[in-house]
Amino acid sequence: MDIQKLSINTIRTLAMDAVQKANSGHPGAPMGLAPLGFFLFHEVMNFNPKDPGWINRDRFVLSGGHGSMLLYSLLHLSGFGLSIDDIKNFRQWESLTPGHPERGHTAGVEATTGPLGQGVANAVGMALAYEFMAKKFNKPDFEIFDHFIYAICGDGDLMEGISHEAASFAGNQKLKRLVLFYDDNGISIDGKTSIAFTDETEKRFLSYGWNVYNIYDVNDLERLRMTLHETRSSDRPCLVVTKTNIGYGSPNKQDTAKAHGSPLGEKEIEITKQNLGWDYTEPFTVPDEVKTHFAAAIEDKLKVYLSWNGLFEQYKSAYPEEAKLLAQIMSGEVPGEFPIDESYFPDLAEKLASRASSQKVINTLDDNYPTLIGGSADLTESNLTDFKNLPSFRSSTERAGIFIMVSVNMEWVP
Ligand SMILES: Cc1ncc(C[n+]2csc(CCOP(=O)(O)OP(=O)(O)O)c2C)c(N)n1
Ligand SMILES: [Mg+2]
Repeated sequence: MDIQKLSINTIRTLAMDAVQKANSGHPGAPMGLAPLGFFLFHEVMNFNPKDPGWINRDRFVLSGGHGSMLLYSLLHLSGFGLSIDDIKNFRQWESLTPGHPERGHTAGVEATTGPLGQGVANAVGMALAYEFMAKKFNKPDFEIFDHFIYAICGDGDLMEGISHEAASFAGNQKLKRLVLFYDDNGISIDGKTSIAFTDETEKRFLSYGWNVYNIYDVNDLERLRMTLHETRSSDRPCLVVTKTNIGYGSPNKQDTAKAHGSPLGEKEIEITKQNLGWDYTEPFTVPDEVKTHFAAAIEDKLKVYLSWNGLFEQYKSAYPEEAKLLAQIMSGEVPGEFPIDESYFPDLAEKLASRASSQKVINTLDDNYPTLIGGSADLTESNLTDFKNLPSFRSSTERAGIFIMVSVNMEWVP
């Protein structure tokens, strides 16, 4: 078996084995999506597992958090510090591998997901943050921020309203660094999606102003490669509708809702492994060739990381002010004192609407909180949350703006 297939099957078998041992969980999505996960983590994404907070890493969001074993298998294979024992402890109390991924709990998890649709919105937020930070800190010859946001969503994510609101925003704002893969497996918990979900997803996303691509078989790595290459020159967010088979390889459960959210069962796992051409009888086996294959990829990623560090050292000398500000922002420190004092409200007897006093306060914040981003839900004139004399964040014109407007023709209302 070629090394790519063996690596992909390792992801599948880890997912099957972990769900079986925990006696709960969702094997089907990880088994279907294994080629895509492998492609992204092994071949595409830049990161350093020893420095998971590196500011220029590519981001990955698994919006359907129930498929967490996909992510945990990939984090294990990529050296993020999840051991095989952590994988064996899947879904156990206080383990690093909870049923749904939790940011801040497991290194390499970028977003806490589980409530469907939400991860899509998280990814849109990350794509917005990319534009903002790139505009604020990149300089000629210094692409300090130069990364992509990859996300995977499933049928359930697209049934939820939040994913569509976020997608509409991303299209309007032309958040071109976002590549969202839709796990189009035609199955959710109740059975075939034709029962309840018959949207024309491609048309829906086209109407939001996205570019849409198709992968007719997720196992076709060459097609994945070519499609990803195409997304690179996109001037807008990209949806890649990717056909997969839930529970791929399972003779009796593939393409059925039975593979969604329960263990396959010992017998079914045995015949699935046979069907996949898996030669190992011990559960949780990671073949040595696969370890070596991932280690080599991580070596290459490390070169990119080190070269970025070299660039950033030069940036520090060329742009010391910006570098200082960036370090401050990333540390989470507040750059200055909270600037409000009584001088802002000299006449306490004055009758001032609370939104008007709020406006005064908000308009002192941008100096000291340079990454504060806010907005109003198409109510700028009413709730007075915009920033006087500062541009709003707009697609393609003003990426460093800090106020997000729903309609862009508003005048400042004193
Ligand atoms: C907002 C929300 N509603 C319902 C659920 C419960 N739920 C978890 S997975 C799922 C079905 C997901 O179907 P799909 O995204 O197609 O995943 P697949 O079966 O293909 O793995 C549902 C309804 C949830 N997690 N979040
Ligand atoms: Mg599905």
